[in-house]
Amino acid sequence: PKMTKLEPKVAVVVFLLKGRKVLLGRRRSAVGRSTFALPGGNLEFGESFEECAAREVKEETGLEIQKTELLTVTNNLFLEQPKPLHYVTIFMRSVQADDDEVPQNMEPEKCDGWDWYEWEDLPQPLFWPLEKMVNSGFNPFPT
Ligand code: 8DG
Ligand code: MG
Ligand code: MG
Repeated sequence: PKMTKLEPKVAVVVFLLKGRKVLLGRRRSAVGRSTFALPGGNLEFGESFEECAAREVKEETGLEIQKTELLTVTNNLFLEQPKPLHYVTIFMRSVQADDDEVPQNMEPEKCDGWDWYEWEDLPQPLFWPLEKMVNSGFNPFPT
């Protein structure tokens, strides 16, 4: 097999907030299959975190976002994969540009669909990097 050096990657994911709700989708990808996760993906060369957040949310849900802000960063190792993965995950917060827009499942091969979930009543199981944050008491809402 072709040998490639293992390197950390950077992902940008978005807490898209609507009142006390967040947008989550159940993953179909091998990493975190069947768990509920935020929209987001790999940072591309030259992108700002805000640009990446807007692009990934648009690609995955069709929604436009605004007021995008940096919240926090976590370091995540996925050692159970056939090829181990290491993601530095940048967590952003945003709101919809237009409250009347409805999320679309733009990448049905990667996601079962998007829906809004009350922060106090999140679905299970959560994608573990998100689960870890929730369990640590992290809250994405502005104070
Ligand atoms: P791309 O080709 O669109 O760039 O990538 P993607 O297919 O959208 O990537 P992804 O798996 O959705 O996101 C990249 C990585 O980000 C993922 O494999 C692990 C990390 N990640 C977390 N937490 C979360 C999360 O809540 N949602 C998403 N989508 N990714 C997350 O650590
Ligand atoms: Mg993506
Ligand atoms: Mg994604």
